[in-house]
Amino acid sequence: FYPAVDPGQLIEKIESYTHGNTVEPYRVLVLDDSRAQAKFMETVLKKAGMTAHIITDPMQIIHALEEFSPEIIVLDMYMPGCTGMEIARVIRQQDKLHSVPIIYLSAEEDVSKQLHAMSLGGDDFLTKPIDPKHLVATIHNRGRRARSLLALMIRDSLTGLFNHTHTLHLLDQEIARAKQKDQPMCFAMIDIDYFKKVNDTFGHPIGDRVLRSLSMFLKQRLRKSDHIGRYGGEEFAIILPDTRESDARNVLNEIRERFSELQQPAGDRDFNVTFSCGVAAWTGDSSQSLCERADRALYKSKELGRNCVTA
Ligand code: GH3
Ligand code: MG
Ligand code: MG
Ligand code: MG
Repeated sequence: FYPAVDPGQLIEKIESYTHGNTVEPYRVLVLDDSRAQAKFMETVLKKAGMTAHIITDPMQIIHALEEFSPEIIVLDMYMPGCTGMEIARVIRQQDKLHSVPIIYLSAEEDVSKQLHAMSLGGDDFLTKPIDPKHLVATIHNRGRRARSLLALMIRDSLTGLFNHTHTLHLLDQEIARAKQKDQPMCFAMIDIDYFKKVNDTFGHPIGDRVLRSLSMFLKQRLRKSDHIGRYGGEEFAIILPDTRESDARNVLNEIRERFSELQQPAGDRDFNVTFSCGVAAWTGDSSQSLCERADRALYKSKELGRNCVTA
């Protein structure tokens, strides 16, 4: 006999064990013009350990999306001046909100109207009065799926590092933070030397293994607060918050030296791989300009004969 365990809770527990931390509360935005219904929802969601943001005026939706950045949205269907379907359409028009789950919660019992609402971008249609457990389970499952999808979307599958798009997103975030906190920040670009030769000599699978080996190496040597991305094929980008140029140069130079000493196994003969690196300190400029400066420094390292760091 299996013990009676809520499967949702069980998975949450497993996730929290495997990641070594507890699960972040889901951020749920609720729009319902009835204050009583809104209050009820707020109580239920908070009791379930979620972070609820409740609005009763459809006009507040754009502002709430910006300020709260919800992971799941619950919409009432009939409100004065507009419908939940119209709101769903507005939400779906924004690229970054394309995959945020939308759950309708309405007294509407006409199935053809429910299906029509779903076709405009809704993921579920729940009817009032709703059993709180049913509501929480639906939000929970949608939230969990949305999170695992997001986790896949921001990573590179070969190395597990952040992908190009997400790296640039993080760079913008860190620039904003450096500005706000008046802290230094550095950006570094790494490019493996003569990588084409590695592939040609030892084969593509060994080349892939070198890419993974450098990824692990970077993860182990850099700080938890640093962000590491796979910028392109054999190019990596590193964001170093709260770091001065001289410190960034030193840490990357040490990593470069240690990595060059690492024996890369290939059957009965081992080989060594080096990389070149360009470092740029943020000077108040845009992320694009910062990237260009790091890229130019990297190009200089290549010109100087490779296996070196230029700032
Ligand atoms: P340089 O020192 O000037 O950077 O020389 P390089 O050979 O590293 O530069 P180049 O840009 O000519 O070659 C990069 C090579 O990286 C070519 C491409 O086949 C290889 N590459 C890109 N992505 C991957 C990948 O995912 N796996 C493997 N195995 N190779 C890759
Ligand atoms: Mg209503
Ligand atoms: Mg390259
Ligand atoms: Mg290269």
